[in-house]
Amino acid sequence: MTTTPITCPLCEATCGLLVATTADGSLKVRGDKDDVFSKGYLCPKGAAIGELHADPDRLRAPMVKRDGVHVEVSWDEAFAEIDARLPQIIDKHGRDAVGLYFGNPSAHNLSGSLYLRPLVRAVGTRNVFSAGTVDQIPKMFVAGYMYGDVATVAIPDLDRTDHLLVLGGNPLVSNGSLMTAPDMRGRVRAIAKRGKVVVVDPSRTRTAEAATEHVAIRPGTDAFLLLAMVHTLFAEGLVDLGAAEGLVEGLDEVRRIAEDFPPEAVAAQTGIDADTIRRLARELAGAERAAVYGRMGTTTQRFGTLSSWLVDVLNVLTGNLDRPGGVMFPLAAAGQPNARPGPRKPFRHGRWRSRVSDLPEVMSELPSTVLAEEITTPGEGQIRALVTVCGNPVVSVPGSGDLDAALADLDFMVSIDVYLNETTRHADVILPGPTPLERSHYDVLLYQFAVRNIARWSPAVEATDLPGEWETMLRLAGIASGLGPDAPVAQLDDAVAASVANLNGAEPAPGLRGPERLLDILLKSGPYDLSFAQVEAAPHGLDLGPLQPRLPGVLATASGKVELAPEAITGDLDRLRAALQEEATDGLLMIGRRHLRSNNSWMHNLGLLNSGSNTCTLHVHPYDATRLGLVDGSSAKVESRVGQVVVPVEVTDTIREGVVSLPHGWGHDTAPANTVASARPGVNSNLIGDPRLLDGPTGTAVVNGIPVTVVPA
Ligand SMILES: Nc1nc2c(c(=O)[nH]1)N[C@H]1C(S)=C(S)[C@@H](COP(=O)(O)OP(=O)(O)OC[C@H]3O[C@@H](n4cnc5c(=O)[nH]c(N)nc54)[C@H](O)[C@@H]3O)O[C@H]1N2
Ligand SMILES: Nc1nc2c(c(=O)[nH]1)N[C@H]1C(S)=C(S)[C@@H](COP(=O)(O)OP(=O)(O)OC[C@H]3O[C@@H](n4cnc5c(=O)[nH]c(N)nc54)[C@H](O)[C@@H]3O)O[C@H]1N2
Ligand code: SF4
Ligand SMILES: [Mo]
Repeated sequence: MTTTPITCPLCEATCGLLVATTADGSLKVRGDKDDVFSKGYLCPKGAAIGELHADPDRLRAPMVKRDGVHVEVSWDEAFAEIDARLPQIIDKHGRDAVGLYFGNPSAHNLSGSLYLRPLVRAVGTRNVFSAGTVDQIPKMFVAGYMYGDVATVAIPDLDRTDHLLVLGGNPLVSNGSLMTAPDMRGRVRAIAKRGKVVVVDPSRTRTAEAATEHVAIRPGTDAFLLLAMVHTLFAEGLVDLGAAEGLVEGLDEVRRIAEDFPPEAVAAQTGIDADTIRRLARELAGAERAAVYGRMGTTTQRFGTLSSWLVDVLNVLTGNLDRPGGVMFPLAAAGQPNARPGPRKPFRHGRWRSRVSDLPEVMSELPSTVLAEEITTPGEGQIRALVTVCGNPVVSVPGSGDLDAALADLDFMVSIDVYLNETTRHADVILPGPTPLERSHYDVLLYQFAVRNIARWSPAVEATDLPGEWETMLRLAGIASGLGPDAPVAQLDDAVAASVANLNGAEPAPGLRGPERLLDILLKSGPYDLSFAQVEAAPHGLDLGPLQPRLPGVLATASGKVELAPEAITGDLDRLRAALQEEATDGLLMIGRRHLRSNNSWMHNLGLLNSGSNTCTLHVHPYDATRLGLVDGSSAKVESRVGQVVVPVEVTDTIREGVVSLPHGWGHDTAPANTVASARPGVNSNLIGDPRLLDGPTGTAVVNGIPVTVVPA
C-alpha cells in the first residue's frame, strides 16, 4: 500500500488528504493530520474523491458529435476537427465571434490557473465570460477600486479575531469562500467561544446555528443595514481608523453618504429594528479585534457592489483593516499580483461593453447573463463559436432556458470538461482531463485569499494516459493562433514559460516543464524566495505563518491610499436611495442555498453525495405555507418573470417569512449520460433566474432575492 498526501481541489478550503492505494487498486481517503493547514479535517466531498476518480460516467477520451451523437475519437482526430472548424469562423467573422466561458473548477486546477490566460490571449476575443459574474465579482471590483487591485481582498483573520460579523455566507456548509481556511466549523466555534459570531442571513443556516446571534434580514437589503451601522458609528463618535489612520481618502464623503440612512430609516426595508442595528454597530466598534465578512448573499444580490463596499468600509471605520484579528491581506508564495515589486496600474473597468445590452467589462469579462443574447442576436460581433473550460453555464447562469437554446444555435462549440452534461451535450468536441488523483496540484489562486500564509504542492497519485489540461489548452491555443493542430506542445510551453520568466524576472530550474516550471518561476520571484524543489520536499505543506500587516505597500490606487468612496462604487447610491422609498410588498423573494454534499452542478453523479438530505426542495416558512396552501412534501410551482419550475416543498422555520430558498446546480434530466445524477435530477433553479436582474456597477447576476410567486402544483 502506498499513501500519498494531496491537496483536495474540490473547494476553497484546500484540505490536505491522505490517499492510500492498495495493490488491488482500491483507494482509501482520510484527512492528513500532518497537514500544516487542515490538520486532519475533511468533508464528505473530500471523502468521495475516490468515487469521483472511479466514476464510470466520467469521460476518458475525447468526444466528437457525429450526426447528433457523441462518439469517442483519438486526440488527433479531436484536434483535427477543431482545426477544421474554429479558424475558419475566426477568419470569416473575426476573433470576437468566439466566446469563451470558464467555470469554477478552473480556479481549483493548476493547469487552469496557469494556462487559461495563454488560451484567452490566443483566442483574442472580448467575449470572455465566467462563473465569476454569478459569484464574487463585486468583491473583487470593490478591492480594485479601494485598494488598487482586484486580488487585494481583505480576508478575516479568523484565528485571532474575537468578533466575526458574517453577512450572506454559510461557511459551515460551503467551507468558506474568499476566505480559504479548512475546518470552518472548528474555527467559527472557537471564535464564538472566545467572543461573538453574528450571522446576518434570511435563513437560519448551520453557520447561524453555531453563531452567538442570528439576524434574519430581508434579502437584498444589506446595504441599508450596513449604511445604518456606518451612520451609527459617526453619530456616536465610534469611528477610529487605527492602523489605517492617515492612509484613507474619502472619509468625509462616507460620513455625508451615511447621514441619509439612520437606523430608523432602514428598519422596515431590512426587517431589523433600529435598536438592533445600533447595538450591532456598537458591539462591532467595541470589540478589540473584529472582522466583517460578506459572501454570496451580499455579492449576488441587487446591491452586490454597494454591500461588498460597505463590508470593507465598516472594517476600515472600526480600525480593523490590516490589524491582527481584523481583516488582513494575505501574502501568497506564488503569483500574487500585489506582491510584485514596482508600480502597479490601478484597476479600472468598462474598457469595452457588451454588444447587445451595453454592459461594461469588469476584469476583462462580460456578465455571463448576456452570453445567450450575444449568441442569438445577429450582427457584427455575434458569437458563433464557444469554448467552455470547466464550466456548466446551462445550469449555473440565470436565464438557463434561453442559454440552453442558444448553445444549440452555435456554429461550433468545444468544451474542456470531464462530463457529458447539460452544457457539454451541445459541444461538437469535448476534451476531458485527468481526475484530481491523476494530476499535480498547487492552489495558486486560493492561497491569495487564505487566513494563513501557506505553500503546498502535491503530486499525482496515479498515472494516466490523458494529457494534462495545460497541454490541451496549449494545443487549443495553437489552433486559435493559426499554428494548426500539430504545433509541438513542448515549444508552445517553452514560449509560455519564457514570457512568465520575463515578466517575473526569475529563471526556472532546468528539467522542469508544464505547470511545475511556471510554479518554480512564480515561487522564485515570490516574497519568500521559495522554489519548486522546496515545496516538492514538503508534502504536508509549508506554513509561512499568520497574516502580517501590509499597508501601505499592498496598495496600488492612484492616490497610494485606501479609497473609501470611489466614484465607480458610490455612483450606484442613487439606485439604493430610490429603493429605500419602495413600498414593502408581501411578494415572495427567492434565495439560494448550498448543501454540504453538493458542489455547484457537477458532483451529483456520485452516489455518496447525491442521497439522503441532499435534496432539491423549496424551503418555505410555516406561515407562508399556510397562507399559500402548501404542505410539507407537496409540490409547488415557482414562477418568476422568465420561467417556472415545479419542486417539492419543505416547510421549515429556518427560513424567514416572505422568503423561499431553492438550491442551484440541479436539473440533470437533460444529462442522461450521468446515470446517478439523472436518476435524481432535481430542478434547475436558474430556469427562473432572471438574466435582467443585475448588480448595477458590475452586472453580476442576482441569484439571491428574485421576486417569485409560489402556488400549489
Ligand atoms: N442560482 C444560482 N446560480 C449559481 C449560484 C448560486 O448560488 N445560485 N452559484 C454560482 C457560483 S458561486 C458558481 S462558482 C457557479 C459555478 O458555475 P460553473 O463553474 O459554470 O459550474 P460548475 O457547476 O462548477 O461546473 C463545473 C464544470 O466543470 C466540469 N469539471 C469538473 N472538474 C473538472 C476538471 O477537473 N476539469 C475540467 N475540464 N472540467 C471539470 C464539470 O463537469 C462541470 O461541467 O454557479 C453559479 N450559479
Ligand atoms: N458544499 C458546497 N460547498 C461549496 C459550494 C457548493 O455548491 N456546495 N460552492 C462553492 C462556491 S462556488 C462558492 S462561491 C461558495 C459560496 O460560499 P457561501 O457564500 O458561504 O455559500 P452560500 O450557501 O451561497 O451562502 C450564501 C448565504 O447568503 C444567504 N443570503 C441570501 N440572500 C441574502 C441577502 O440578501 N442578504 C444576506 N445577508 N444573506 C443572504 C443565504 O441564505 C446563504 O446562507 O461555496 C463553495 N463551497
Ligand atoms: S472542505 Fe473542501 S477542500 Fe476540504 S475536503 Fe471538503 S471539499 Fe475538499
Ligand atoms: Mo462560486
